[in-house]
Formats: sequence, C-alpha cells, structure tokens
Amino acid sequence: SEPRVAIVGATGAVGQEFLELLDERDFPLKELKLLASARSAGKTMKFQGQDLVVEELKEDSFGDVDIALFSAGGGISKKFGPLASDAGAVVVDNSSAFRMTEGVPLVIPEINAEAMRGVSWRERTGGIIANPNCSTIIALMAVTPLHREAGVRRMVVSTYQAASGAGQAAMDELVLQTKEALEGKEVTKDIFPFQYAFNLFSHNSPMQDNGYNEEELKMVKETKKIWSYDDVSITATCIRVPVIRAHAESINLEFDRPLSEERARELLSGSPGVTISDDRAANSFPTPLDASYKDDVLVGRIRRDISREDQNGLDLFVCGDQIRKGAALNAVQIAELLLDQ
Ligand code: A2P
Ligand code: 11C
Repeated sequence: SEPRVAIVGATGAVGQEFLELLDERDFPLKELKLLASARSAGKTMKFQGQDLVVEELKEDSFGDVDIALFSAGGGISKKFGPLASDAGAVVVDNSSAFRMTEGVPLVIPEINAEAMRGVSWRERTGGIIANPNCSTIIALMAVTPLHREAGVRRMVVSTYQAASGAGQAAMDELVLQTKEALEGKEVTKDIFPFQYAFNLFSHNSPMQDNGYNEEELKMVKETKKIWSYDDVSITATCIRVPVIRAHAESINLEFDRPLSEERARELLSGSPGVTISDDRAANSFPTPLDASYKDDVLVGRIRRDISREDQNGLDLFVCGDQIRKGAALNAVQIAELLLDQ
C-alpha cells in the first residue's frame, strides 16, 4: 500500500519544492494533504493537474497521515512534530528542532541511510527523522567520500549563502531591493535590517557568546553526528550573498593520510549526487546559477593545498541548490528510503 503524506508549510519555498519533487519523482501516494497557517487556509495549489486545497495546521491534523514532511520553521516543528509522531506518522523534519536530539536520526541518504534503519511508516508507531542544515548537506556531499578515504582531521569552511535559506519572503525582498536600488530608490528592509542587494553580510542566525553564529555551529555539530565521528576539528564562517537559491562554499581540508588531487577526482566522480565541474583551461567552475534547480552538488577548484609541504591538504569549491538537495530533495529522499523499509 501507499502512504498518506502531509506537507507542513506547503506554501513556503521548501513546501512548494516538495510538491514539485513528489510529482517529478513519481512518489507513490495514497493521499496528499497540504498544511500551512490560517492565512493560507482555503488557497489552492496545483499538483499533477489537480487543485489541492490548503488546510490550516491544527493539533488534530495528523490522524490520517503516514509520513509528514515538515518545513514551517523550528517553532512549528517543536510543537507539531511530536503531535504528528504520537498520532502515528513518521515526521521528516527540515528544521533544526530535533537534529541534535539523541535517538533522532540526522540523515543524508547518500551518506548515512543506515541511521534510520528500523523506522517504519507502516506500523504507525511514529518517529522523527531530521534533515540536516542545507550548508551541512552541501558540504558533506563533497567532503564525505574524501573523508572515508583519507580521514578529515580539520575542515575550514566559508559559505556564500543564498536568500532561499531565509525563506520565500527573503527571496522576494532581494528581487524587490535589486529593482529599487537600480531605480535609485531607498530599499525596503522588511526581512533583514540592512541592504541585501549589491551587498553581503554575516549570516542572520543568532550570534553566540563565542563569536560564532548558530549556522556556523550547526555545521560543526551536525557533521560529527552524521559521520558518527568526533575526531574532526571544524570551523566555519557563514555569509549571506545576493544569490537567489543555491549556496556556495569554499572548503579547506586537512587529512590524516595523503590524498592526491587525482584520487579525490576519482572518488568524487564515482559519488552519487555529486558532479565535478572543474575546467581549469576554461577557468570554469561551479556557480550558484549552474547549481540552481539541479539535484547534484557541483564540486570544483579541486587542488592540493600549497600552504602545506605534504599531500594531506586539499581545497574545494562547491555549489548546491539550497531548496533541492539542501532541503526538499534530501527530505524526499529520506521519505523514499522509508518506502523501502
Ligand atoms: P503561510 O504561507 O500560511 O504563512 P518560508 O520558509 O518560505 O517562509 O515558508 C514558511 C512556511 O511555513 C509557509 O508555508 C507558512 O505558511 C508556514 N507557516 C508559518 N507559520 C505557520 C503557522 N503558524 N502554522 C502553520 N504553518 C505556518
Ligand atoms: C540558511 N541554513 O541558509 C539556513 C536556513 O537550520 O535549517 C535553514 C536553517 C536550518 O540560512
């Protein structure tokens, strides 16, 4: 039999992508339920040629749901995730609410599918599976194959993150501000307190006492959980850039064992979900626009770190669609794994 699926936050940037992906990937469905805030109740959204009516998310929304895809923010997940699980649905949660909770699998299907073994929607016993942060997913798609070969000892990441990570309203504001700036008008600042168009700024997540923001610390903690491996030192600087929907990341890696450029290319070219884009002759490497609307993470600038004498360092530049692999696609892949178990 096929599962009854609900999308919580169906009207948002990630929610709309869930609809696209369920259709595109022919996800087997008995029923699809769209949930959002009271503001959206009664609106319709197209799915496979049909108009589906959006319902208001309520405490009793999950009695007839087998798999619930959540992407309506951490507060909604904290409140409604456990309710959905208690009602018998398996929750695939795109927020940070449960990622670091013990017993909650944090899954990138290409990397640690085994972490969710035993979770079953058919038994209606509930459960929560967390989708990692987009910056973590996009980095680890490229880094994990190298880690498995040579052991990452230290990782230094700098991100160039798109507006989509802050939701549909942030994407809309970037477009509006760009028009306003070109017209010489004062820019609208509803989402962020400063100009975004023709600018960049430190990631908007809350700043911590140690000078890191939450986004940076998510990359540190989530990586260790996904790899089930603590022997790695990670530091990150996360920056928001005026790009619509794909994140870019510069990654410096130090390994326990030597790893040549050639071997790294070989490993990455055999890795599912990764495409190498690394043409030195044409000076052509991954760009956010090339990565947009694609499932694969693009990897390029693969080179030996010349600051070291040995062969134990590499630099990479990666781009990945934040809404697809960074969020909705990864969650739908998790749901696909559920179908098989
Ligand atoms: P709505 O469109 O009704 O506000 P984004 O990440 O693009 O900003 O989208 C956020 C998603 O979360 C939207 O679908 C939004 O619905 C949904 N959402 C926000 N607040 C609530 C709420 N209180 N109850 C249910 N859904 C919510
Ligand atoms: C961003 N990664 O690009 C963030 C958005 O923990 O899921 C999502 C935050 C999270 O801004």
